[in-house]
Amino acid sequence: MKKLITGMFLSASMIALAATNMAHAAFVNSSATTELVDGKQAKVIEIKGTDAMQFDLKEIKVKAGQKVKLKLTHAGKLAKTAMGHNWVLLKEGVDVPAFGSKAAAARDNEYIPKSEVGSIIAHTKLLGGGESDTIEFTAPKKGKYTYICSFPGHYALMKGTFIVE
Ligand SMILES: [Cu+2]
Repeated sequence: MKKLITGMFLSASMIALAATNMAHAAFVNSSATTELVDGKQAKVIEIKGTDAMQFDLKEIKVKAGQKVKLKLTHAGKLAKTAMGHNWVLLKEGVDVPAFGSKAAAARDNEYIPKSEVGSIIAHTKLLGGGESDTIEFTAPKKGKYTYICSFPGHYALMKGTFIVE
């Protein structure tokens, strides 16, 4: 009797597994902005930086605790030294101009100031024209966060709101 129950349990698990695989296939084939990452449904975000010193997204919305897969593309042609772009998500309450000026002095670390790592939730690499970088992180708690490009002088224009609902 015990064996029989175990057997029934296994079959139920296998059916559940098959259903999960089918759901996965549906995600891959659709144009949905979610994707399975490590077995969790991740929000996929693609954002571009341009030679005109702009991000093409001024607002990004995600859910608290959600896995986020973010791809930054430098859609321009200019070199990293002249028009480098990154995407830096700051913790709540961080003074953006103060962070920006410390970042500007951190050229040896791609404008990510080592003294301020505690102010950063996630960031990409610094990119030149035609390059891209993808990062994965977990969305923080509900709130409104600021993202910037920390290349010197860029944060005034290259800034957006990361809304966690
Ligand atoms: Cu930039």
